[in-house]
Amino acid sequence: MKNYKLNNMNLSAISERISTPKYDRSKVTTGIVHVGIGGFHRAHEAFYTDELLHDPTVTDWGICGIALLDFDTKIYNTLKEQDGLYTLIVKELDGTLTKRVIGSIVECLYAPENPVKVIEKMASSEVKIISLTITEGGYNYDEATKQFDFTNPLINHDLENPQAPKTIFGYLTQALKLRKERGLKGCTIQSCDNIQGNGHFAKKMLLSYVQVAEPELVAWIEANVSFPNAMVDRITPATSPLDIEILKETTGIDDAWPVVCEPFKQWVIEDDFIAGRPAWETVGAQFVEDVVPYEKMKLSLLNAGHSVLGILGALYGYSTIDEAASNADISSFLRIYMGNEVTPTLGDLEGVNLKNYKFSLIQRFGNTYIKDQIDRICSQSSAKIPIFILPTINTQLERKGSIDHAAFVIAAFAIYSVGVNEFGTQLIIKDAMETVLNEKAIASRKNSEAFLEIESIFGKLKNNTTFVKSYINAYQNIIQNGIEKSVKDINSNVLNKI
Ligand code: CS2
Repeated sequence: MKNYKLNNMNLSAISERISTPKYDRSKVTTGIVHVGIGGFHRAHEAFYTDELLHDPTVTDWGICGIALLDFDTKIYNTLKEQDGLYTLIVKELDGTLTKRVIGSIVECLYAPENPVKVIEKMASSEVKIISLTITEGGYNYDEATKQFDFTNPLINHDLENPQAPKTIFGYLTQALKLRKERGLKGCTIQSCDNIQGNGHFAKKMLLSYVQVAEPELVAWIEANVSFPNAMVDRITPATSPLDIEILKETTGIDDAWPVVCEPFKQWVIEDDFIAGRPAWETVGAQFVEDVVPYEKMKLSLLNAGHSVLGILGALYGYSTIDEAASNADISSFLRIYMGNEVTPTLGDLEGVNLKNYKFSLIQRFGNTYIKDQIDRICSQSSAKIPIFILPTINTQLERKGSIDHAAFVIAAFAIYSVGVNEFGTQLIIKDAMETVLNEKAIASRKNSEAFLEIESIFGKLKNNTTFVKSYINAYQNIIQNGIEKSVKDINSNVLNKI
């Protein structure tokens, strides 16, 4: 079988082997600028948009992908060489692979190389939406102060070098300033990150920055820019060398960075697009008035569930999420956490069948073909825990509900952060706060509460005696009896419910 490098030139030959875009990509203009062209965006928004572009009347909603950070060079170079094309490989529940070339990213820019070009693009009149997957940590929020973190050196850099920013806040501010100066319309800033009220949060963080950088722009943004909230869902593990190899062997397509994902997908969006929007509802997205219940449910069950499986799984020595999910004790732990600790905090979620959702999660986590990496899930936990788990703990403490399983996860995270598990396996800690986590984790060996002193992750939790008591119990139990016995212990006497 002849091999074809994935690019425009080879597209018609490739279309004889797998599904490819049936629309003329050269006629598609960019109505969307997307920052953060990692797997999550390419499995989700870019996929929905590709579906939509198959409607011949839609030509103005192509995506310009922005690689914002220095370490995004690889994805930028790959997409540039492949004319923005990549293969989406859906790993179905029965193990079959559904492959398709996605064409919606019609332009790519590398911000560190040409910041002015990126600012101009974001300010251009054809662009109606600037969407973001910049990760939970990318919003520069400090849990300790509950404010935008002005101590971040990169933020100071942006304040001093407005024409050559490094953070999303510097870019957005300059682009919106240009729109205002040129008398252009505003646009929508659409967060696709896993954060409660992600649109409103993006607005709050951006305005905190603008207030200092360009105070006279604040009112214009308030009047001309909208920030819809959204719940975005599709499990997208990191692409492995084997995924690349299998694609090449089975189809002859040489794609340097395909994206692999689960079959499930969901996108629930608040309909607040000041400059218009694509009709994503025609390709499966749901537009609703209030996204809050969907977000809460997803963050506190799916994302937190991932963290539970990831952190406990790492201590057991597993490397993939499905391995952790199929361990009977970890699975009971997760069901108890979901049923006893998360569910009571969710109240009545209008329009949502919570029971079905929880059952579907158990099935998704257990999908043995996905092989989602525990390393991926545990990475940047310092930014994830305050969003995924802390709200559950705080609400449960307020309502005097159980927090034992949640406290156990935090204790397990303290032990995880030492960087090696009890079986001597080295744990890869990829976290912006790696040094602090490690220092406090080591200090916890003498004083187990030391870990809770990291206020930017845990807020004031260290002052809550109920929580601290439960945390110390769990910590000491794991250290003395090992992870397996202590998980069994904490599950015993609790009804295994979901
Ligand atoms: C994961 C998410 O990063 C994480 O910890 O929970 O990436 C998760 O896979 C997605 O949010 C699924 O929609």
